[in-house]
Amino acid sequence: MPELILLESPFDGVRLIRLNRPQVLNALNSHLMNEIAAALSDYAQDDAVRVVVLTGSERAFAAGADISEMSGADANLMKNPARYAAWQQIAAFPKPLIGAVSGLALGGGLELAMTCDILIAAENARFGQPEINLGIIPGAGGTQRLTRVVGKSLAMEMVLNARMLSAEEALRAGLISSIYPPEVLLHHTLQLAKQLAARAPLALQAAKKSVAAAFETSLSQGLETERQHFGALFDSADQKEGMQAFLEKRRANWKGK
Ligand code: CO8
Repeated sequence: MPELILLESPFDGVRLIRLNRPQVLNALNSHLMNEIAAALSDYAQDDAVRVVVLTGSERAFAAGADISEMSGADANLMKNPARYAAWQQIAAFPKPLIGAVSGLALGGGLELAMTCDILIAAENARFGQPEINLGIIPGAGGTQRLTRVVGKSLAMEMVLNARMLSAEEALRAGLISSIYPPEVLLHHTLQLAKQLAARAPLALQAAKKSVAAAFETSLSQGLETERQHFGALFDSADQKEGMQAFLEKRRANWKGK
């Protein structure tokens, strides 16, 4: 049983992971990161799971990597690729991962949020990369994912000068796609998850991989990735079912095959 996260099944096909270290604003220690990665690894293999929602508390999604765990580290330790295994596993989760951010998403907390495919935030959300205040820089994707999403100038201000973004600013910058009052954030995020869970599972995964490719590759490679996934779906039973259902004017019955 995980100790630092809570796992729930709010609807068929939907799983909810809640970060649960409230006493330290969900600071991300290795144990917590490993538990998230392990849960996602189980969900990746479970056909009954279609979509996962990741959230924190109302006060904090996560206030960063655990500073007390990192404070005594040296370069040798922090450069060890094993330290990033959980982060990589989370980023490689093949099914849609939706982040629901209330309160603080700082440092590693924002980096974790940015591994989600869709980010929904509460009105009280605050996004920042304040590592510069500690004499370091982001180390789990903050300089790369943030820059690709919000652009160079704003990313530079956030990373070089610890500029924080409000939910409104994050929406304008393209970091999140919707804002809700804190008390209904999870409800709306779970409704979105429920809608996705009712969609064709193989197409969802192909869609995620193809959109993600836009952040990883050149346009020509990304277009090739899209073509490959698009083409491959034409060997799926769900493509036949989806188009047949359209022609017969009925609702499709997805099999995930
Ligand atoms: N790590 C450890 N403990 C934390 C963290 C953290 N990141 N953030 C908050 N806490 C703890 C506080 O120490 C405090 O504990 P205690 O009650 O025992 O003193 C408790 O949470 C509550 O925090 P505060 O009393 O400070 O609450 P405030 O409301 O006054 O302030 C802040 C909230 C502004 C968020 C403040 O806590 C703060 O500045 N926190 C640190 C934010 C930060 O710098 N985050 C970046 C961390 S570095 C990082 O994330 C690098 C990522 C690298 C990833 C690669 C890993 C392999």
